Amino acid sequence: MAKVVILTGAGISAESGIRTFRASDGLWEEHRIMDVATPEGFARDPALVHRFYNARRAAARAAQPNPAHLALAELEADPGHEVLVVTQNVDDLHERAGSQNVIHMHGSLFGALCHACDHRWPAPEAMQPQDTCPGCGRKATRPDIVWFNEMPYQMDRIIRELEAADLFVSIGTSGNVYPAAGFVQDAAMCGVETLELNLDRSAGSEMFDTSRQGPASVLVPQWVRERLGSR
Ligand code: BV8
Repeated sequence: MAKVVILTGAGISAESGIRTFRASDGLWEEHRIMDVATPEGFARDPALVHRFYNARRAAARAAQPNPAHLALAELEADPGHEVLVVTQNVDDLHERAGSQNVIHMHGSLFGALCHACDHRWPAPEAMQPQDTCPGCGRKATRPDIVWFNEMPYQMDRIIRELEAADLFVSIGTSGNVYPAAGFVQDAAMCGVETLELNLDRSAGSEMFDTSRQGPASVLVPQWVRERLGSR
């Protein structure tokens, strides 16, 4: 049983029509990242931030998983592999493709959080500042997203699984955002084989044992066929 930990970023959802962080040159839907993906930005203008995530939630709902998402779900279903997908993405395309073992380290568009009492519930289609928390009733709702300078989710489990893996694969990420960008070093230090599948070379390409460039919808199914053929 081969244990594979797979990190995915915005690039795996690009061919599903979801814009990447980089392609917008740090501007998402005409907003500066630091205005919409930081706690300070939310405190300054919660209505703007809710509008930003409401638009991305609608775009994610309208998108469909692509062959890359589907191939990862196929690999997870193989009895010869134990697969964990650690995604930086906040869409639900991995789950909709059939992946079950998924960690959303940067949160999810489909989760809502109360910043007063920490209650969590499924996010409605559209959130707004006057919404009240179903738990405490206060007007303190926010998308359950990990913003810059907030601690990503399930880091202890991610590092534990990474260091015990046979193979670490990074798909569709620019390697600009930490701690995700440092996973390849953590893996390499524990003797874990590392592979990068990305449209172009990333900030971390040099650190991978193998780095292949191309679109995820081509590279990922090809790599999964190799894995399944090699069993
Ligand atoms: C933390 C929210 C600590 C959800 C996001 C200085 C140095 C080092 C680190 C830092 C620093 N200053 C600050 C930091 C920390 C900071 C950080 O890393 N900053 C960077 C910018 C320098 N990190 C944090 O703040 C993290 N938290 O460190 O907490 C802490 C400690 C104690 C207590 C409390 C806190 C939190 C990081 C999470 C931030 N939230 N998103 C959302 O709205 O989406 S991150 C945001 O950037 C995105 O969500 C996404 O996750 C990430 C972008 O990364 P990618 O997914 O890689 O996307 P990108 O567009 O960059 O790249 C796409 C790639 O795909 C490209 O390479 C492209 O070539 C490729 N591609 C495109 N098309 C295709 C393709 N590949 C294949 N096929 C295709 N078709």
